[in-house]
Parts: sequence; C-alpha cells; structure tokens
Amino acid sequence: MKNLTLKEFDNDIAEAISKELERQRTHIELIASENFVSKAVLEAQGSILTNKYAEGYSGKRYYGGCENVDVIESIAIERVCKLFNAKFANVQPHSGASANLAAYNAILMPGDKILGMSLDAGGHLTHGYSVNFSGKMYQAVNYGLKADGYIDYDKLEEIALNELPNVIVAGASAYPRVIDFKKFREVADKVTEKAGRKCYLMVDMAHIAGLVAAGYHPNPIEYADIVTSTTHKTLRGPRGGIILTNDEALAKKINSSVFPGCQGGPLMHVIAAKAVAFKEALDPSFKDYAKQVILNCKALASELNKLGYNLVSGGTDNHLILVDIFGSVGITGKKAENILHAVNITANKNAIPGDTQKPTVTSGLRLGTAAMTTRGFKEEDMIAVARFIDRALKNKDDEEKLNEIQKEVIELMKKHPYLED
Ligand code: DSN
Repeated sequence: MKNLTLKEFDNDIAEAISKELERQRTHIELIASENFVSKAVLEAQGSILTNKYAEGYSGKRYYGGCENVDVIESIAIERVCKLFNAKFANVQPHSGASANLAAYNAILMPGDKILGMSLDAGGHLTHGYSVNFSGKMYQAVNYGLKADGYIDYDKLEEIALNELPNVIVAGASAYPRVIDFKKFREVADKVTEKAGRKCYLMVDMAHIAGLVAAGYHPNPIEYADIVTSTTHKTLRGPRGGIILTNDEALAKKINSSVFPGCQGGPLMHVIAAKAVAFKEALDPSFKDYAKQVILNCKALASELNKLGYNLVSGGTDNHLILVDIFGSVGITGKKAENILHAVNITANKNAIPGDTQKPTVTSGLRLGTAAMTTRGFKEEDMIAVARFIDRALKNKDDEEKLNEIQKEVIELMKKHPYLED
C-alpha cells in the first residue's frame, strides 16, 4: 500500500473537500440541522478507528482485538448518560433515522400503530410519513398544530384515544417552540389505560438535544420510555444517532434491536467522535453556547418580524424559526433558498402548516442559529443576517445588488474563521 496523501493520490476528491471548506468558511450557514464540529471531533472521526470491526457491545464482541474500542464505547455511553441524566444508552446508531428504526423495532411489530407529528406541521419522515419505512411498516396516524402554530395537545389526545396507537412520537424537525413532554406522557398513559396494553412514548429530540443537554429545554428522559437523537445538530458532534432509556428491560431490547436487529458493525471512529462531543457538551462553556443559540434565534426572529415577515407561531423558543416566506413576500421556499444561495447564505425550503405548495417547492423557509453561534455570531450579527435576507429577497432580480450583498456577507464571514489556526 502506498502511503500517499489524499491530494497526491486523489486530487479530484481533495479539491472538492478543499472547495467545501472554502464554502463553509465564506457562507452564512442557517440550516437548522447543521453545525461546525471542533478539531478534536474531526480528529477522532478521521482516525484509524475506521479500520476496526466491533460487532456486539463492550466486553461481548464478535471479533478479537476490541480492547481499545471497548474503552471508547464505554466512555461514550458513560458521558452521554451523564449529559442527559439517563440510565442506559446505545451509541451505535449510524444516524437519527437508524436510531428511530431500531427504537421502533425494539417495541413494535409490523402493522402496529404510530402516532407522530405530520411532516407539514414540522414532524420528520421517520415519524410515520407514507414513503418512509415508518409509514410502510407501521400504520401511521398524525397530529398537528393549532392555528397559532403551537402543537394542538387537545386534538393529540382526541386522536390518540380514538386510534389507540402502540407508540406516540414527540419531537420535530421544524417546530420552533418548547414541547410539553409531560402532556405527551399523560396522553400515552391514558391510551395505555384505555387499550389495556402499553402505549409507549418515544421522543426524538434530534433538533433540540444540545439545548436539552445545556438545560435550556425540558429533558424528555424524565417522561419518555425511549429518547432518540442525532448527535450533529445543536449537540455539535459528528453525524450519528443515539438511543436513551431509563428502563433496563427496554435497554436490552434496544441493544438487540440495534445489533443484530438493524445494524452490523458499529462505526467506531464515529463513536469516538461522539464521545469527544459529549465531553465538550459536559463542559460548562457549552451552556453559554446553547444560551447564545437561543438569544441569536430570538434576535433573528424579532428583526424578521420587524421587517414584515410572518413566522409560524409568531417566534421561537429554540434554535430555529419557520418563516412563511410565500405569505410574507410572495416568493416560494425553493426560490428563496436559491436567491439566498446567490448571496452566500445557506438555508432550506420547508413546508409550513397547511402548505399549498409541493414539498419540493414549499411556502416556508427554515432558519437556524446553531451553526453560526459556533462561529461566534451574536445578536447584532443575526440582526445583520435578517437584513441581508430581506435585501436579497427584495432585490432578487438585481444582479448588482445581489453581488453587493454577497461581498458584505463574505466580509462578515472573514471575521468568523473556521479551522484557520
Ligand atoms: N435532515 C434533518 C433536518 O434537516 O432536520 C432531519 O433528518
């Protein structure tokens, strides 16, 4: 084997990575599910641990030579349990979708019923969407929002007691408000009583995990049978998933469901990077970060409001806002995403409740502050971002103006370097 560098061996890929680093350095990143990891996380994820097969769990592997990866996985579990005050954790899911698949597989039989938030209300594909495995393997029913953009808890209870689901899923990918997990627990318990068999409560906290870790959102582990999450959004770790529970019997089922139920060999390099990210999140400075994420989001929401944009639910309690961009300025989510791309602002189109546009077009724009807070943005920077967005959308056909805004964005980003020291 020749030990050439990536650049020496495969310049096509090296060049694309280098361009991507440049893009990340020079663009304002507002995708609510993205973040920038630390050097330490990158180092662990890019390590020689990628060479190791370790099917099974620490101390009970199907391959030899696992003494070092056993240490790593045990540390990751210990840290994530401390972070979320959970008794048991599985850190092997490759992603949030894999975590949800394994969690369902641990508690449901094909054909059982899931009650999750509908996608256009802010839910997720894996919460029972028709084209996803969760909507194909299981019977899926949905709850949604009230006209004011908040979860309709009364309707949720009514649907739950009519449908008697086997699991209720709380959690979202585009919901800007605090979720009342206690209320979800009460509904699940009422279903359990009426159905005469268990109705589980599963919380997918992927988007808000970093805020939960820092204590700025109620912790679902106090109410849910199972909590799933990704590790790369507000939690600021490598791309991956986790599953938590306080129930020992359920923990055993979850472990068997992840491996051998749904996955083969764990990605030990990613698990090491998760452990590093959990250590970062346990550090007191992470609380300051999470607090600033929310302050930044409120500043962005308030400035956009002042500029005349309608936000679903009127504002935000967390790291994201959902703008009714079509209702505000007559531009679809897809078009807005493209206009912002032209001025080095990255965001994503997103369905809004009752959306009349196709899912590939949408009427909404989802904006999040987790990534730019990592880059050091404060409230005044987010006010500037709101103004950039407004100017770009209002000058969408004026190339000169768009070029001017792009230059200003690049100047701002120069003050917020990434991986340059
Ligand atoms: N793709 C993620 C998001 O953007 O919210 C959810 O899986």
